[in-house]
Amino acid sequence: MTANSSDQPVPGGVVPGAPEPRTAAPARRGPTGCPFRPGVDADDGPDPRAQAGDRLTTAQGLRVDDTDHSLKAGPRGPLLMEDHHFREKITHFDHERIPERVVHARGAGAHGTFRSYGNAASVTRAAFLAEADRETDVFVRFSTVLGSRGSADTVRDVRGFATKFYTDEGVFDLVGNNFPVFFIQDAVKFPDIIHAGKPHPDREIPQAQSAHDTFWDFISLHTESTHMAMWAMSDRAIPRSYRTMEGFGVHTFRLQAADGTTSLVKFHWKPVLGVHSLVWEEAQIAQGADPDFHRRDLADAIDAGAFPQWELGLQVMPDTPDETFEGIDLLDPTKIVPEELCPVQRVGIMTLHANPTNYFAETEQVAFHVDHLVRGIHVTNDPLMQGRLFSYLDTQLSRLGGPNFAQLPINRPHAPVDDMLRDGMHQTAVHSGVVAYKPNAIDGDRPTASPDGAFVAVPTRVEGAKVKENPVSFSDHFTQARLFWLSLSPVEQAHEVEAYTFELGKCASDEVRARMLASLARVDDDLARRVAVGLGMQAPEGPEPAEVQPSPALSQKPSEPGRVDGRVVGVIVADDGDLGIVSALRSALGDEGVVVRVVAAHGGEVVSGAERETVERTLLTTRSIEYDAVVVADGTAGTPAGTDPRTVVLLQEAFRHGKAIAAHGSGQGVLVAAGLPDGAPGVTLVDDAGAVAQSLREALGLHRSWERLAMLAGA
Ligand code: HDD
Repeated sequence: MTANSSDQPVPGGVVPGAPEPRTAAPARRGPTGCPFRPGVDADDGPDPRAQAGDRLTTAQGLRVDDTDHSLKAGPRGPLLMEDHHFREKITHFDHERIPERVVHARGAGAHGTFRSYGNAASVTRAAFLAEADRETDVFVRFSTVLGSRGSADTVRDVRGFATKFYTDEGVFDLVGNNFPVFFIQDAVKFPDIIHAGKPHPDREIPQAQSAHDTFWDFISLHTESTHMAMWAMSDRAIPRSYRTMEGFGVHTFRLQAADGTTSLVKFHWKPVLGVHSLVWEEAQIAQGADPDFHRRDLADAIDAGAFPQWELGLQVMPDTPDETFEGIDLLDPTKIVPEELCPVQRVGIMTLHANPTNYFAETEQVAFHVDHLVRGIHVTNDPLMQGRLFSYLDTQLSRLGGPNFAQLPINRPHAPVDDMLRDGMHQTAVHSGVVAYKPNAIDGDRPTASPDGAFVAVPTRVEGAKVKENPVSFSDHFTQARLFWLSLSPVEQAHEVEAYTFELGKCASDEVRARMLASLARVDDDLARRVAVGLGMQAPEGPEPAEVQPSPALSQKPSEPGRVDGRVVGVIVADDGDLGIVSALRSALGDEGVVVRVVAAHGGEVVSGAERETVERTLLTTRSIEYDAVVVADGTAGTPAGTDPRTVVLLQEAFRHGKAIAAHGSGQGVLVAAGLPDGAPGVTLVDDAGAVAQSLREALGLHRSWERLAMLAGA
């Protein structure tokens, strides 16, 4: 707009061509007539100021004439201080970032619903678990631990699995991980393990990696970490997808039923799609080719209607004075209770059905806390859990800039809030009345306390001298590490050996590596020997190994084909080749949620006679990591797609990663050119599209060709 625009005010204060009346967003009022009240109006939908209208305004609601040019003293002159819009826009931008989480900075979230089966009433009075078919809104945030917000998704790391249940009785947060144990037994060591795992402070490298000296220095000096390190070096630390991860509350909780009886309980999330992982090379390729691999997978699946689901399970153990079960100290967060000793009972199912509308407002600003508990769910004296009770609120205060973060839309309870917390930074509530204290006579002593509310402690007995020490039972650091190792299939063991060899191979300190080998020798001789061979070091002698019973539930190798929702089949096609295979696969596998993606040498469309298919990926824009299975269509051999070196790389990677590969008709020639061994497991050569579909269905259900992975690993 120019200075002499006819829209400009003229002397006399009249605006020629008055703007059309505004359609104001309806003012949102709480029951008392106050503007928006957190908790009360939680379901009112998005904040009306959040870019709902079509006219650009300032934060004060003034319409903006021009946001592309700042106000200057002439077209070649300096900027003028009076340009409010410029100053407001830049100032706000300058302050757009908030501190990232000190751990779990990189995450991806989704909204959903939890439906309870009702069978948990015998152990907890928490209504969202106890009542059959009760539906509760949830928000889940998955995360890596060590990396910064912009780091890659598929690094070797623990994954956070934090769930906020917006129950009618207030918020319950289950702030868990995808491993059932933790590195340390006492929260006072948390800064130490994190400082050791984060990038070295001098050069700030490596990013989002545990493969460096300080991490392994810490682990080798803290043998209590041995069990968790075994998990971190296993395939569990490189999940195929957030949708195929288990989740664990880790600590033992105390649950109380309506009749007052208590039990000691561990929480589990069981993915309906099964538990599956990437292989290491694949994870590394994804870090470069698609650093958003897990975030994209989650969002795409939800967009496509393939809603991820997990069943919530409980291991319920008697609440005995010694708080142990079958000799396992339930207060020790480095120990599991094998499912074979105490089965996981499914008590409800969670479905994630909506992606966040705004990453910052939801996924970034969500604030979880181990101490957000509803009645019927209580903490125990696990020293790691006790320390966490302090940390989460404390960190939110600086991360979210003050004590009122519970008023942010994503954090608002879906239960009425009648607290006496007042004022503070970023207060958005307009509290009415003059009474904010208890007891009070002026307001009839309202709001009243609820004797049966949350945080009514179970009267467990507490006594003892003030000491800085652990129970003696916490000192067995190797038996369960060995249990984990012996429970893995040979392929998974080979991956474990490879991971240790890789990580320790990245350590410069011989001392650290030697100490780690000594630690591994206390887990298992064979493990230590194989890692030592890879490192070119001497394997130390281990002590007599402990007698342990393996837990088959710890292995991820499926015993039978599982569900295939969201699995992706890449079909390499060429102009004038057979395109019918694409529709044949879509009709055979599409109903089960398998995505069939067309890959060709060029973009646009591939054409063969009257048939045409839209190309979804070209050899330039794709990489093997995008596919769970690869099919080479008949008629591709000898074409640009069939002879492109990137096709060779794609097929060789798919082969090394144990993925199903099928050649249709003359597509076989492309496999031969890629040097794939004749008759290798999981490679199908057929002339009939139906047979391709059938072989893929089974292979996808088993996730990988375990036989081929075994062959490649020499396991
Ligand atoms: Fe923690 C975040 C899980 C031990 C201190 N933690 C955080 C998140 C998850 C966990 C999933 C991310 C939540 C989100 O997505 O916003 N943490 C765990 C588990 C632990 C654990 C399963 C052990 C069983 N954590 C732990 C200890 C301490 C902390 C012992 C400190 C004494 N954790 C934090 C924190 C974080 C956090 C610093 C960083 C960001 C946040 O809380 O909100 O307070």
